[in-house]
Amino acid sequence: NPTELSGEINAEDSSNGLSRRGFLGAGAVAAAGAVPMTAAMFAASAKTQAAEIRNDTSVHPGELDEYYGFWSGGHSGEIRILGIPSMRELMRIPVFNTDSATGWGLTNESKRVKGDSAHIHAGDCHHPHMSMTDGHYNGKYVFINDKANSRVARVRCDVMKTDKMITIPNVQAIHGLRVQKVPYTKYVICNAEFEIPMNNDGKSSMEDVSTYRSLFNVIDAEAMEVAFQVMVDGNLDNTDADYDGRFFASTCYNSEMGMTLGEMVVAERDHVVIFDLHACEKALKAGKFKTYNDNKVPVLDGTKGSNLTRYIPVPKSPHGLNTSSDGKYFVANGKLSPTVSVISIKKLADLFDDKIKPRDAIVAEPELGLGPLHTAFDNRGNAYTTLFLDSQIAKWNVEEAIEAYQGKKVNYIRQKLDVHYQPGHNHTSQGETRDADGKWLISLCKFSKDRFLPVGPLHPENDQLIDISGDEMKLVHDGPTYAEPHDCMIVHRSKVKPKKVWTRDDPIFAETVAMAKRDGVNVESDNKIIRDGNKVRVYMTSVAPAFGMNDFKVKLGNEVTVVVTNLDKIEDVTHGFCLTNHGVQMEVAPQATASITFIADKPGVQWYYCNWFCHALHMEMRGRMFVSAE
Ligand code: K7E
Ligand code: RUQ
Ligand code: CUA
Repeated sequence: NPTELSGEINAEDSSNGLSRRGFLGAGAVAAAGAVPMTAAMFAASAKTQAAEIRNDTSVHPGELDEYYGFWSGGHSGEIRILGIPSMRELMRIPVFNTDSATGWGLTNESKRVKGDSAHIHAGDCHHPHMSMTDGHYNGKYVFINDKANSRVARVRCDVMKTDKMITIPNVQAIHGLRVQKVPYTKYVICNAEFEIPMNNDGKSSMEDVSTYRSLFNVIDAEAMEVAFQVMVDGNLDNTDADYDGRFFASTCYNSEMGMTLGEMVVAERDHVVIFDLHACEKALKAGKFKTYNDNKVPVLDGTKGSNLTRYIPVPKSPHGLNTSSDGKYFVANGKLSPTVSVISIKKLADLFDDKIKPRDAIVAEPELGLGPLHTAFDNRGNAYTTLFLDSQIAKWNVEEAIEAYQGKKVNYIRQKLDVHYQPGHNHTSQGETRDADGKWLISLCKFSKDRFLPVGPLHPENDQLIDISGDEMKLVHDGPTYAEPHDCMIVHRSKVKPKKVWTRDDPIFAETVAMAKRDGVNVESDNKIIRDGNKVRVYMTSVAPAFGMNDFKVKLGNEVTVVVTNLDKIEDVTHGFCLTNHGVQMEVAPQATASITFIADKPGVQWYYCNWFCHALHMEMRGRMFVSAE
């Protein structure tokens, strides 16, 4: 069985660290015993395998993946963690959605994180990106946008929970989002896609489009506050940062400022806006900003003619914007043009000094196929661009595309691979950092059509895994996903260090612990009821398989807050608190405190139970709330 054989060799290969070719000789001896083959047969098959053996895609039961993938959950509003290369879903992180299992959006701790948008239960995430130090992932945070409600959230990677969320003022529809790569992620950058009047108070004319703007948003990554915004001409779509700590680039597909589809696709060229961070920070310090809509966020003027920005015309309605992993280029993806535009980052200083014209910064414009949306990079000078309309990935060589632009006769296209179907984003392993390793490529296909068992009119999408380690791209896995991973990022497992149990001083439940303290309660030992007028606070512990409190009494109409502290210290022994018939449930992982508030609006006996399987007597882990109608 040649498949099994190559699997075995691969597994040995990676564990021994032997070179692939070097191992084959030894493998021939070892494998010859197990596989009944003649020597000649074996030699022939080993030869084909030598060409075939590439990345090992098999992750056997009990084995761990080499990479974490952080997946946008699109309009499901969550993030998903996948293992790569197995493509197994490892965890979901609720962010903008409400989650029944964990109580995200229901618990007081999650409502505090959601802040002013705690009442919003929907979201549309597109772009998850991890914080960096000097162009390397640092495993600290993952940031993500909510296009639907103009929000940005942060996930703490030590606990894999959302810990901050902000609504961006003065704008609508936060779309493209990336992080500052160098010297570190001081800022998260994101684009407001939809154009609105600068003072959007419904008092001045709403039809006068000349008052409409889109803003570029710069967020302080630690404080999670908008540091400043930059007003531009045209709208903004996707964005990325350089590896020098100076420039950001964003695509604009509606330079026309059209309000209807017809009006938005008139111009043959739209543009890429380049932002000079140093100039922006200087302007900010000098107080050269305005404020709008009764908030204090400083808005800088980066419209045409300003020294904060430059506008580089590129063909029709560009979409994705990607920085090459060698730090040399911004690539703007054509969408309505079959080309991508390669912008030399080295030339941008001259552009800002007006030594060259905007179009002089373009060093290549390779023609790749129909509907280029996003580009990813390996560590061998190749780029991989999704072709939405052609349902293909085009692999092309960047330096050769530049030579072709200079008039040389070279074929910069390396390969076109069919994907299934209509890919949006793609992503290479660590490809948006200096550690691009050219091993894996993910193609996030918007349509799956016939690739899976039919499940009704609503289809899953298809996230395909492609081995790019050899000269040829190879499709190795189809993965159905639920609406709608726009984007993902892939980070080596060595960079992510999640905790196994919570530490008691965690800020996520610090406020709840402080509330208990004010009530004279030590949540780590006490099981107590505090009555405060119409409010009742019930503090209980949990140790498998029992809550610290078997019952408690409240009055009909009381506002009840239940605070549960899980005293179990054993990894994976998570409890839950679920009150029947009240829509109340939450997760309480080892050493965590969680709380939830509800109105006791049903009289009589109301059972609560543990809804996370924790023990052989998990079913018995329950208690009664007595609600008296007197
Ligand atoms: Cu191309 Cu929102 Cu990044 Cu979707 S965006 S594909
Ligand atoms: S019980 S082991 Cu709900 Cu059948 Cu779970
Ligand atoms: Cu505790 Cu189930």
